Amino acid sequence: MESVFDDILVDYGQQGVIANIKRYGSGHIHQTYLIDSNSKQFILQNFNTSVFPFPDRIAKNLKVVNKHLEGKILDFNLVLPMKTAKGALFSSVDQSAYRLFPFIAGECIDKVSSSEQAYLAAKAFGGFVKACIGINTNDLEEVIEGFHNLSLRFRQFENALKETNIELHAEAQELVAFFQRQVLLVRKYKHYEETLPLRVTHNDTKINNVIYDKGFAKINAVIDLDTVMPGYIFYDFGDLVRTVSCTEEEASLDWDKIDVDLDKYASLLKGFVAALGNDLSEEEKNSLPFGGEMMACIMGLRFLTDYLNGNIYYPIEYPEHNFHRAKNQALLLKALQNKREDISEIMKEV
Ligand code: GN1
Ligand code: MG
Repeated sequence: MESVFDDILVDYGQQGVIANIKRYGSGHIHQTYLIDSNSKQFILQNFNTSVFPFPDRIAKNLKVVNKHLEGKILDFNLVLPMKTAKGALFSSVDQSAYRLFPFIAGECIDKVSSSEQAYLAAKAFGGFVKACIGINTNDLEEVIEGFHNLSLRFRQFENALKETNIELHAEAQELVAFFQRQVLLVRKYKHYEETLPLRVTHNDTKINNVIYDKGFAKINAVIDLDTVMPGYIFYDFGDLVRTVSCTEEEASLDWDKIDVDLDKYASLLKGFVAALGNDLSEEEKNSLPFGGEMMACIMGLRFLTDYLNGNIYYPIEYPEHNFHRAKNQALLLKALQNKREDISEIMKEV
């Protein structure tokens, strides 16, 4: 691999001895590495072209966003991919597409340990949506079609169920039945589709897509901008709820410990509203709690669908991995539904 990495750095005009390369972060889709090259550090990604078949759309969206943000001051950096020395978006080596990012120092975590951290993350992601107000969403492309369309994800799940070759064990059947009972969420989703405005959303606002400053006093950067495209406000709040207010990480198998931390939930809401409050309509504000449930549901559905399809989308480390991921999301969804009353109290207070 070393020579591959050398070739890529040459393409980026950054040739030099690579001191050290290691796998970096916990993203599922692209393979990410930290490169220590002489005195400089970079993030290098092996870009997943089967998940993102239209990389030009990503580039176009980021160009529109970048242009809009010119001259605006944000509280954090937005980390964009670098261009090669010839101005290309990728370096193609061995039939793979690689791209390089500047390395941003700080802390990238999979689980917050304080309400203050929750607040900061929500304020940053909310700040991103806020900064993009004024962009005409028609100028942006849909990077992955129907990415957060709950109706579509349900249909894909039902199809996978019909076509699967997997013999479902009792627990898997139970999980399938659990998700089938969530059709009410689809009805609500359709209602919001008809009533809410599209905004420019990040669409992957999980906690490891911000980089905190060392010491966690502020956010240095919002990263992973591949899925920036038109979306509803509750997507971005919802993925924060999913990954921040949950007492366990997405990868946890500690089923009994999966619950909602209401203090962190309240901090998320405060942070999001601090960034965006005056810009949201009443209906958008009311949709935020739905976002937590909807994002836990859609992610559970996507993991379970992939399990039924034979694990073709998410990399797995053992056969039941996607089943376990789906189970984790189902338990979170249950916990959110059990705490609806507490959450609506928090909504009133905030
Ligand atoms: C994927 O690659 P990563 O980890 O940033 C997925 C997100 C999911 C996430 C679940 C393009 O994101 O939608 O929320 O896994 N991205 C894509 O952890 O499918
Ligand atoms: Mg991502």
